[in-house]
Amino acid sequence: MNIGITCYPTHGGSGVIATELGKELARRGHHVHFISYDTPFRLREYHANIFYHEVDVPTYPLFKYPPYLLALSNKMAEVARTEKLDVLHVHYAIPHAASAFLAREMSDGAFKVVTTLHGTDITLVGSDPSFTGVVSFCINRSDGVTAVSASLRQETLDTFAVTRDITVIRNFVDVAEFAPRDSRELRGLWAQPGERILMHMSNFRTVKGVDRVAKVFATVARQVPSRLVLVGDGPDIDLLRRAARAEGVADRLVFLGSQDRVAPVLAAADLFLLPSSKESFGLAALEAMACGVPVVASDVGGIPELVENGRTGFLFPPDDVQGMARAAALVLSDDGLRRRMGEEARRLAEDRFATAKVVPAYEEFYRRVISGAVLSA
Ligand code: GMT
Repeated sequence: MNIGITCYPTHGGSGVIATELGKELARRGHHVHFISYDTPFRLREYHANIFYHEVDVPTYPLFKYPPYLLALSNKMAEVARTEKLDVLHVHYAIPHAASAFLAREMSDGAFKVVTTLHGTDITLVGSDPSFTGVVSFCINRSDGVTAVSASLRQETLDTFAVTRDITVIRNFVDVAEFAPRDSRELRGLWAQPGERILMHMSNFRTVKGVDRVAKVFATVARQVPSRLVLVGDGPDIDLLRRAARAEGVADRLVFLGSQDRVAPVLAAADLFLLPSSKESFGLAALEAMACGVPVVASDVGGIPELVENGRTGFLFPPDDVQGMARAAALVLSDDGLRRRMGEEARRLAEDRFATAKVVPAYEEFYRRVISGAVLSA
């Protein structure tokens, strides 16, 4: 198939999944055309069967906001024509699904539009009254729609005037890259021998509950000699710093900033923390699990669909900081428990979420959409 993919190219789960999907589809012989304003960060080296089409947005003094949606639609229609796209798969509804709708109209329906809902395009941004009408419209008018968890599918049906089916295709992970490995060198950079390493990786937005990360860590650090390693960057990073200072643990924090290659970093952790208020899936937690790292997280959204409470980690209501801290301290002070949970986490990632197990579901979905077997509204 000739497949177009549009996503945000920056660090973030939806862009990661779109890129890894494109890479695997290309390995399976499809021609994959990425259409975005920058090269997705996991696509920087050359891959056979993958092509990148950059969207330029001209500026003009009249525009307060450069009209990316229109420039993207125009580029999508152009690529669809020159590359004879069968399917255009957009990740994150806003504004990609609207651009794809317009491009398909411009192309007289020459290709099918598949939209994958990732999370905040539904739960935070999409549910803002400024966007609900257009998001409902785009979901209904896509030729096929997928959601990354059953929880997100349900939330979409509850929030929007959606009159069509949504198929759940869960996120996946490259279990060859994200795997347990000898991490002594990295650990030696961040912690003293005998200290445990807790890790959090996110875009440090309010929804991630980053102040809770600091509070959980502070309680743990009083019982177990440990360090908190933070991967990523975002608006609430100072909130976390302040919370850590207030708790007296600021000197035990290691900030790595945004990283392109996170598998070796995650594999060096003893425990991954994800105390989000909302989380449609939690790809970072899955990547940690694939590296053999147990997870302590909130029992919200799609997280319980990947973290099995008591088997691969522990789940608590988002505000139960003390519960999370107790569980984290337990895992970190019991080598046998930590090893067992890490092995179970790895096994679950391999059994249910490996790229090779999930990507065929997308291929099958495209075929059904192209043949008209998936009905839009
Ligand atoms: O808002 C974000 O966290 C970013 C967003 C993205 O586009 O990267 O993340 C969402 O999509 C990821 C990939 O499907 C999911 O793993 C995240 O859980 C989801 N974030 C939220 O629901 C908060």
